[in-house]
Amino acid sequence: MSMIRRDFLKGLLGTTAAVVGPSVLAPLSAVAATRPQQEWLTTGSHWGAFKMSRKNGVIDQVVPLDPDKYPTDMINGVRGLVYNASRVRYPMVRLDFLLKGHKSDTSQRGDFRFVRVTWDQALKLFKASLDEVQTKYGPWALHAGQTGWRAVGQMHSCTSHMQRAVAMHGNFVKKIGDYSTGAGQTIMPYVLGSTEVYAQGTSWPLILENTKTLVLWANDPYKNLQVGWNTETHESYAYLAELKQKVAAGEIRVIHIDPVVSKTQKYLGSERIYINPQSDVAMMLGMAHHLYSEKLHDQEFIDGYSLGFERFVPYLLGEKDGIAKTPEWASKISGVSVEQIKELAELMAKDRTQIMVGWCIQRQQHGEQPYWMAAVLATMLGQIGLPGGGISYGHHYSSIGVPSSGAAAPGAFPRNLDEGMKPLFPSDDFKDYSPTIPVARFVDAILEPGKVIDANGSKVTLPDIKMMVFSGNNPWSHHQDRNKMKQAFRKLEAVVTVEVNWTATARFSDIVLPACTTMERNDIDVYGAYSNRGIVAMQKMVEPLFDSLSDFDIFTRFAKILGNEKGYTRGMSEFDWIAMLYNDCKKANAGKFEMPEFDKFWADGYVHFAGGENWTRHADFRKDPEFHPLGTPSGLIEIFSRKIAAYGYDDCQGHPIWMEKAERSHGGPGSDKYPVWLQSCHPNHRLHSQMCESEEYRNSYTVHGREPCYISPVDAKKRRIKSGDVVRVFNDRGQLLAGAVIDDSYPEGVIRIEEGAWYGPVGKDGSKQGGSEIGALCSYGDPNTLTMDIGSSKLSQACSAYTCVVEFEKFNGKLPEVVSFSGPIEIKV
Ligand SMILES: Nc1nc2c(c(=O)[nH]1)N[C@H]1C(S)=C(S)[C@@H](COP(=O)(O)OP(=O)(O)OC[C@H]3O[C@@H](n4cnc5c(=O)[nH]c(N)nc54)[C@H](O)[C@@H]3O)O[C@H]1N2
Ligand SMILES: Nc1nc2c(c(=O)[nH]1)N[C@H]1C(S)=C(S)[C@@H](COP(=O)(O)OP(=O)(O)OC[C@H]3O[C@@H](n4cnc5c(=O)[nH]c(N)nc54)[C@H](O)[C@@H]3O)O[C@H]1N2
Ligand SMILES: [Mo]
Repeated sequence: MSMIRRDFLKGLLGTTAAVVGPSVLAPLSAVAATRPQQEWLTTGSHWGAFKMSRKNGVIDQVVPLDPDKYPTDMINGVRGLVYNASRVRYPMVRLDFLLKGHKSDTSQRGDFRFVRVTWDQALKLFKASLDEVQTKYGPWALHAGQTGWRAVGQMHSCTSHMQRAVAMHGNFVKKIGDYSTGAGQTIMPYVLGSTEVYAQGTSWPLILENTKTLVLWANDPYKNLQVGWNTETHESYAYLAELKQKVAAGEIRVIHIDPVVSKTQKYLGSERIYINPQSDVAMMLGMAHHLYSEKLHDQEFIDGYSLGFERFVPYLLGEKDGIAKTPEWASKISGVSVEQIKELAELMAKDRTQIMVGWCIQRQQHGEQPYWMAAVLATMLGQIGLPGGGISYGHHYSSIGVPSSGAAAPGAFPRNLDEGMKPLFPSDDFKDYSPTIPVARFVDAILEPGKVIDANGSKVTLPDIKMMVFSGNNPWSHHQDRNKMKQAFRKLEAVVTVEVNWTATARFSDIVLPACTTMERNDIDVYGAYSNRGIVAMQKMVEPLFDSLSDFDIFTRFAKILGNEKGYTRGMSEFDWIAMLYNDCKKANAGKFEMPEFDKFWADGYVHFAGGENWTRHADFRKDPEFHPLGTPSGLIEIFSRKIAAYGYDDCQGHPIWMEKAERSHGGPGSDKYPVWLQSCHPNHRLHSQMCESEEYRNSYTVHGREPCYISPVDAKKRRIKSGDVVRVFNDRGQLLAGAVIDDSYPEGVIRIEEGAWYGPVGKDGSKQGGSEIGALCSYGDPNTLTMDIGSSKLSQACSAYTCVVEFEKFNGKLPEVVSFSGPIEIKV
């Protein structure tokens, strides 16, 4: 045993760790102490901006901030983010890790046995772990680069704090891409010259004025605009309300292409074409074939603005592979009738048509293809660059399409080291490993270090990761295939997680550091990620509960242990930072937008930026493609990409093609054994895993305390399942329990369990401790117990969670308790 560990254990045995069991709201609220302050305060969040009141030192009411005319129902879950049984109360260390450090029995990881320690002990142990990894191995063995949805706030953004502090110690492996749009953001720069997914879109007023047919392809904006990357304004909902009126008046036709009746369709009262899951490329090809053979395509636009159509046409006509991609061919794969395919193509060619593609269809195997093919279809229609015409890939996200105010937004606490700062371990020798890996390939790296994979025209050598540090993301929610993850995590020597809650990621860690919520610290945020509608003050409501600290305070203490507290904070306090970020923004906006002095802003809680100009995406390019070329190699829309063709990938070739999936329902591979497609869409009542901890709110949608599994009446009848039954959903990768909700929005062969449902594995004996077992049953209903962990293709190597088939049955066994929300088994030493 090392000196540090011996000393540490000696010290630890002297401390008394009180056992605090899981508790309900009341005792938790009693811990909240506050300073005397005004009783209504302002804050921002992914769910919107709020005014919050306090009563007896406890957060009481939460109401939307004035400008928010369309608050989300999730506002009812906000209070429960602070007061809930899942909060991490103290720094804690996994039992066997405390005893044996990097030589611990890692098969115990996930058995949930933890010991309470002091902050000083936890942070010293964290540093000792980093020392060990950097000394024994090198920066290639440490991965602290996974990122995620954190909480809003420009000052406390927690991943930045963790990464800056860890970088002060030494280098580490980072990621490229994200789970949201991994395939889309990789392919689109080759096709339209930008990621498209994160680009500002044509303004809603122009769409409402000009569009005659709006095609929402795999897109549910009414559900997905409830949350935003920064504090959400919900401005898009005013436009959706107008759209609803225009649909009712017959002025705009809205057509959804979706296997499921979406929340948006129900709201708008619009039309839908049912499509078999994962078959969109086939349907698009069928439409393209019809446009081409009926000469409905815009040859002039194709000639003037795109490249490579003549190399795509032989494929479309089947001259290469002997299969013409006719509507008849497409109908067999997609389940869409020949008439519907033809009619939709004709309708879209007839009048002004805007296509809005969602992100789900690129979170599948070959996820690049539907994105590319949709762009080809839009090019054939010839409306790209017209107001209310063409194609967009982001109108369902963070109020894209709301005209931007044009104001500058406040900056943020730095993620990287300042100029001249030297890490304690300065080596940047990654051996022959890649220092950056595709985000969703980290589990593959742990399992197959040294393996060389293709990625976007390069080779990536997966690093031999021995230690991971997480903050502001929840991989045991966001990543696919839990049992594969368990296998992988057993190979890790150390896992450190900074968390507000006892998420499954915290459970599968060795050191857990408790962060407080946004309501327990001060901050500043952008109001409207794309509209830049204003700036919100995020005012502390209550002191951090229990032993939790703000991320800034956690890493300030850590930096002190590293011997450079001042370097980390630049000698500035939380409030110094907030005031500086505000004042820099005030300077940048001077002359255009007058902002009050900081003190007045803080007292008011909000600055508003009015106005914004309507704007049409790709209009410049349409006007003058030579003067305003796209960012593609040719400056034109690339229907055929020489660059991609030169990579020689079988699963992403020179132009879009239909490829069968590894798993597909409705007659596809794997469906004889597992006939049902599992779609793990983004939750209607959460932001991923965030807010699942909010107990009262969770109870408003769960079924006997379990995550809902939405099932078609046909599938339910076949399996003798009623709403309210507990079902077991399974495939060769895993099994989970969930609560049946029978809903005729779902077709036969499709079920939905929303992502972000907290993983709560129990062992064969039904115990919480047995959750470390491979094959354990998830007691709550995390769909990533079942999803497949493969890269979408050699191009993007992105998440393909929607390529997944399952079977399900009524669960008749002894029901295990839901163990997701009650925190660890605390061991007293
Ligand atoms: N099957 C399936 N899987 C998916 C998806 C899917 O559609 N289907 N979608 C994917 C997509 S698009 C995404 S974006 C990812 C999302 O995956 P993540 O971004 O990992 O999801 P979140 O649940 O938002 O995780 C954020 C974590 O940060 C913690 N946190 C919040 N505030 C703070 C703070 O102030 N300090 C600290 N230290 N921590 C904090 C929260 O408690 C939470 O655990 O999931 C992906 N996974
Ligand atoms: N309420 C809420 N909103 C969110 C989030 C959240 O967690 N909660 N997360 C945000 C984030 S990080 C992201 S990445 C986005 C995600 O945005 P998306 O990925 O676009 O969202 P989803 O709702 O998962 O899927 C949209 C629609 O696609 C359909 N669909 C799925 N597969 C197929 C298919 O094979 N073919 C066709 N035609 N349709 C299909 C689904 O039935 C659904 O109606 O949402 C953002 N908005
Ligand atoms: Mo996402």
